[in-house]
Order: sequence, then C-alpha cells, then structure tokens
Amino acid sequence: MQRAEPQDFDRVLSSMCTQPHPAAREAAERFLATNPGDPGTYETVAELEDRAVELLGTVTGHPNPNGYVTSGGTEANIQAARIARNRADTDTPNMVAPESAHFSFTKAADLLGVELRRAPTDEDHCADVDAMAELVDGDTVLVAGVAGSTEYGRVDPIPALVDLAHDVDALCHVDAAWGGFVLPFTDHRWHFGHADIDTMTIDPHKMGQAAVPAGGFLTRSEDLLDELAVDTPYLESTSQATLTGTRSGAGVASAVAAMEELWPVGYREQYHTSMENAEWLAAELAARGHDVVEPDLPIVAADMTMPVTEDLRQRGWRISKTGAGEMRVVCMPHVTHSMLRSFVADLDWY
Ligand code: 0PR
Repeated sequence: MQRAEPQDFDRVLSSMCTQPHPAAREAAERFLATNPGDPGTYETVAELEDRAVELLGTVTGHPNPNGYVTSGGTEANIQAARIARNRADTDTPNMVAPESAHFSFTKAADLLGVELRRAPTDEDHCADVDAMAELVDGDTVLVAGVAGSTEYGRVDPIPALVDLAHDVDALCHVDAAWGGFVLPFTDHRWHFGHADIDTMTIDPHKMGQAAVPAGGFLTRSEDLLDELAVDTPYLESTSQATLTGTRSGAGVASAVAAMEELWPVGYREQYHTSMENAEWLAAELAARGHDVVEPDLPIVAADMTMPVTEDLRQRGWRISKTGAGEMRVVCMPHVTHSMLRSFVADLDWY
C-alpha cells in the first residue's frame, strides 16, 4: 500500500492550526518518547513544561503563572470550569458565557454537571455585558469571556467581565486559545496584566505555531490549580492536576521551541502579515459585493452562497463557515498573500 501523506496546506483556509515552526517540529520529534505526566521519570520534559508555563505567562502578562500544557483548548476550558465548580458552595452551579464561546464549554457543562447559560452577543459579535449580567446569580461559579472568538475573531470586554464575575464571587475565565499569540500586538485589554482574571486558555498549537497537541492552561494562583489535584499513589510525584495522564512530551517541547524562537519579534511580524492578508481579502470580497464582517483579528467572514463554497471545496479549497452560514477564512501563518490571490481568482470564475 502507498504510504499515506498528510494534506498540503496550500489551500487550507479553514484551520486554526498551522504548520509548526521548523524549530517546533524538530523539538517535537526529539521529545516524541517522553511523558510529562510522569515528571519523576521524564525530568527534562517536566522542566521544559515549567519553562512553557513561564513563557505563556510572559505572553499573557503574568510574572508568576501556574498551569500546564494541555491537549488543547477543550481540555483547558473544561479544567477552568472544573476549578470554578469545585471551589464553589452550591448544588446547582451555573456558568455564564457569550453565545460566541467555543462548543468546548458545552462539553464542560455536560461533563461537570454545570448549567451553561449563553447570552446573546452585541451587533459586533462581542459579549454583551448587560445581557450576561442578567444571567448571573448566586449559583454562578464561572463567567467566561473570549479573547479571539472562533467565528469572527472578536475580543470580549474582559475587565468588565472580571467585575461581573467577582461581584458574585465567581471566577472569571478568558478563552484566548486562538487569540493569545496575536493579541499582545493589539490595543485590546485581555490578559492578566489588564484585569484580575482567574484562569486562561492559550494554545501554542494554534497561532503559537507549535506542533499538535500543545494547548495551554494558566491560573492566577497556585491554590486555583490545586483544586484539580488528585493523589497519585504510585508515581514519584504525589499529585496530578492535569485531566489526562500520559501526555505529549512532543507538544511540550515544541511549544517551548516555538515560543523561544518567535516571542516577541516573530509573532509580531506574523500578526502584521496575517492582518494585512485578512484586510486585503476583506476588501476584495467587499469590492465584489459581498457583505463582509470587518476583521479585527485575522479572521474574515463574508456572506457567500453555499453552492459557491461547495464548488470551491471541489477545487481543493478548505473553507469553513460561521454558525450564521457565512464563509469564514482564518488567516493562519501558512495562509499567504499569493494563496489568497489565487483563491480570489477562483471566486472570480463565478
Ligand atoms: N477555544 C477557542 C476560542 C477555539 O477556537 C477552540 C478551537 C477551542 C477553544 C478548542 O480548542 P481545541 O480544538 O484545541 O480543543 N477552535 C477550532 C474549532 O473547533 C479548532 C480547529 C482547529 C478547527 C483546526 C479546525 C481545524 O482544522 O473550530
């Protein structure tokens, strides 16, 4: 049988993952057979994980963060909800999030027995603080905001959400799974340095250009992470806060390599390139009469008819859509200007 090969990235406009930076790829290969889930045995990769958390703290304005490298944003969001539920004193916990929150919150709610209350977003697809305030009550354990939403790349008013959460003694979680590595180069107020956020998701395997799997989960203080700790009787380490047991040393090593290589200059350049591409595509689509949702971060959404998008798929393009049915293009590092030019040329064929 012919050896299977992964897809090329040259027509992928739908993904929130990308080709790893060469240094990240090399580090992933080197640490393939290591398990940060057993730090007593795999000491080097355990040290690398400490370094990863330190670097993630640098990116998110926290000089002394706690946390670990997760399997992805889903695990990090589940863990945030789990901490909030465990520390609260209620039998009927709920969490409040904007409707733009990723579907991993639905999984977290289901797994943890926490009711998920989603508030409508404002006309610009951002969290509407007043609408969320209406859903918060004495049983609210978590208020979540998104910094770089999956569909439109929008950033919620995080400081106001922190106030909303803390007014009812709930935790505030920020999901910057995708946006975390572009937001430092914008004017948004989204990170630990801007507000008393309790927990955060920020994934190296998205805009961070690390290999999959490398998600990131950070907590403001050690006691929050301790809410997750279970005893591990037969490991040399005595407790474990992660959701999974055996974990990817490749992910951890590649996250460190990518961040050491790219923070801050490489990420800044990538942000500017991706934004230029997104703005160029938005203008080209608008010039062709499509309704475009203006990009704030490098994601472009535009109303296109579905037969067109189906046909583009036949031509090899991988594009996704928003819940409202708009075409959605994520300008990841592998998405170049020339790629977008040939995409627009294909669109002009109609
Ligand atoms: N939070 C946000 C804001 C996200 O966008 C995502 C994933 C998650 C959490 C969950 O992260 P993990 O998928 O790492 O658990 N957003 C994309 C999505 O689910 C992920 C994705 C990645 C989609 C690659 C397509 C793809 O090819 O739509």
